[in-house]
Amino acid sequence: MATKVSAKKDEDEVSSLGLSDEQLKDILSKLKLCRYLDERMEALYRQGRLPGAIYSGRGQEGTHVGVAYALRKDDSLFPTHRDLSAQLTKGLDLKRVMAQYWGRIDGYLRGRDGNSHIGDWDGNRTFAVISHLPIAYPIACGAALAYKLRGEPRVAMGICGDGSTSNGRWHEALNTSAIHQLPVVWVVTTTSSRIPRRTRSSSACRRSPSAPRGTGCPACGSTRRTCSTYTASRTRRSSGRGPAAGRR
Ligand SMILES: Cc1ncc(C[n+]2csc(CCOP(=O)(O)OP(=O)(O)O)c2C)c(N)n1
Ligand SMILES: [Mg+2]
Repeated sequence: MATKVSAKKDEDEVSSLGLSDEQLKDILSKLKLCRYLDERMEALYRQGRLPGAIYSGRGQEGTHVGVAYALRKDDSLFPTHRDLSAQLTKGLDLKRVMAQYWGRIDGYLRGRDGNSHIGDWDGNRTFAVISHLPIAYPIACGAALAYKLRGEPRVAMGICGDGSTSNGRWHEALNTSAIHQLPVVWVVTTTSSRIPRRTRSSSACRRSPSAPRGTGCPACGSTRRTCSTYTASRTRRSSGRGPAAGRR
């Protein structure tokens, strides 16, 4: 009975998205691709066949695919180290991503930077990962300010892990975006199973992140369900009203 009720709830949630069957299949195939890719890359890495570093985003695909699916092509994405699924959803080409991991010239950064520093700013407005921490968030504010001043209906989205919310740039960016009512969506993924964990040595807050309350950014959801992250992201994207912070 409980299963029937929850299956009905799931169905209702999916139909409330207003997406076509093709789009829903597209989301499902992206979820499967991202999970498969993550597992495959880890296997290759452990076999010593993939050089450099990998940062698994396993378990976060639901959030990444959901939030990024709501972005349009000319919106910009500012990811951190575990957000490849969001980047692929935004439109990075899988073959070029792989070429990048092997440091090849046909990779996005033409073999000139660390393999996980993936991005394609000129191509699809995905800013290259430059740090594990939200160092690029002030740049996201700059992009969003430009969209606002030019009157363009575009947004910037930043994604980071929970530990990053102890970093000063994160607070500065949220504060700036709230003051200037910038068209941004800040996404925080709770990655407590990763290393390093968010602990009492990095924050005295019990729940993470509680900072939006102190910055004036409204929190717009706390979920890891793809449907819900998509809805939250799309709602904020099209609201045309200032920043929002969501976490899962
Ligand atoms: C400027 C700088 N300081 C410190 C580090 C070391 N560092 C790497 S990841 C990380 C924390 C990341 O935690 P979180 O945002 O929760 O991401 P997770 O890896 O848990 O997904 C830190 C402090 C760094 N990469 N750069
Ligand atoms: Mg973490």
